[in-house]
Amino acid sequence: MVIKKAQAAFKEWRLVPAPIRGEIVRQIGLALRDKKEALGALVTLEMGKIYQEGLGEVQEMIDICDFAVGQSRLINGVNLQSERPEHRLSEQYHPLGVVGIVTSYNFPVAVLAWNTALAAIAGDVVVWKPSSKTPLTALATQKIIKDVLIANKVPEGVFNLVVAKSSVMGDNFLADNRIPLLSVTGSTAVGKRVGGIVGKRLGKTILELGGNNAVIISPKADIQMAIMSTVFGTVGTAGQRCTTTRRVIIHEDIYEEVKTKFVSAYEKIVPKIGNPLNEDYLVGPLIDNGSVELFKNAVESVEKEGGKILFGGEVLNGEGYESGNYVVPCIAEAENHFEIVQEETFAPIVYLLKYKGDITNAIEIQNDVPQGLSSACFTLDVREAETFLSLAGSDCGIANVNLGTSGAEIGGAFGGEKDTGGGRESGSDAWKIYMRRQTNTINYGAELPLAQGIKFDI
Ligand code: UN1
Repeated sequence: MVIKKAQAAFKEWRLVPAPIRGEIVRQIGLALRDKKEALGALVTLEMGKIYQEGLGEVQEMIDICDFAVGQSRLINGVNLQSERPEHRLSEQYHPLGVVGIVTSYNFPVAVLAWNTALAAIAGDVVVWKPSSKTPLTALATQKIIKDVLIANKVPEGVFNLVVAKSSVMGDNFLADNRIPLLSVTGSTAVGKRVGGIVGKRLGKTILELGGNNAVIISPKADIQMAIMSTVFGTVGTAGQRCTTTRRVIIHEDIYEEVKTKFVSAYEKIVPKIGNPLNEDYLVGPLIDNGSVELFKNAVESVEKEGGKILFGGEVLNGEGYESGNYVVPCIAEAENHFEIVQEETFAPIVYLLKYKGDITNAIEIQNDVPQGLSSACFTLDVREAETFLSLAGSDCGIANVNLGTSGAEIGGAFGGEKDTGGGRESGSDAWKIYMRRQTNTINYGAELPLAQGIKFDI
């Protein structure tokens, strides 16, 4: 039913000139500016990230709308040189059709906007299935969009929302031939399943899956800056970002110093764990008890494998913490090969790892995990920085120098390699994935020369 409506809307929407589609997205961006505080607060209320981050999430939506408005006048192709006389060779991009978007609870609305703003200017229509853990923010976002559509007489089927559990609307959505592209954010296990089902029908996917993001701290780093930045990466969003820092790889010469400073930074965080709507707090709750269980399991596992808990790991109780979803972020000393370190635990536990010798050893550890989303290196040495960014450096989709792994801007392409799925969303030329490319050859002469000089005279 929804997909039929989306297909019908596509027939109209694709005919609207791209800059006019951009105008609709511009108005959505304006409506989001109006509702920034209210929607940001709802994100906080429903998902549990602190209000500042709730606002940041809506700001990401606004930013990608602005980006998409500009892009709507820049959907371009290339002209190429034909080998045949009086022929012109070029490429152009056309809309794909219905794009399926599956988002996760941790960025309940920003990731929708990354996909939707680009899909919309590309001439596609979307069917969005948000996480069943965050239906309220989805409904609120849909209402904001709907009001803009009504005011502009855009067919309703251009932006569709379906709230359902994956067990109800999961595999059938993925297997549906009418959906040429599915953009899915979730765990690696979910992504493998999606890839299998969509791949079987040769559909396209954008997969944004698990990360196991590391920060390297070299002895040549500005250590204070490295610590401050890394703490945001480890405890921000209570460790529930795809880009959260999960491992910190520290040179042995500065290991003790960094460890001590890191622990004392965490001590300052503890009194700031609480109600995410209260702006005095920096760390809110985990999404649900299931996540708390995963956190507890990681704390136990790292100890079992021979690691050491340096800080935190407890579940908070008492006044203000009645939900049982508030935890004290954990720092553990570990080794990279531990099974639990090789996995992504979507909670605030970070593993400190030691490296010896030069930066290439740290890079080797950093790359030695199945995932490849985000990475960072703190160093003031240009040789180390460039080695980290070189082809023999980080194997991740995102590699930063002197800033942490999380908090990417929308202007760059977002996504990662290996078990992270290989998809790219958001900025740069990610818009191309929402379109189909067509190569055109035009013969404006009176002869019929064949490519490769083939003779075929009748
Ligand atoms: C995610 O966690 O799924 O780079 C997205 C960041 C944010 C987006 C994260 N801009 O941390």
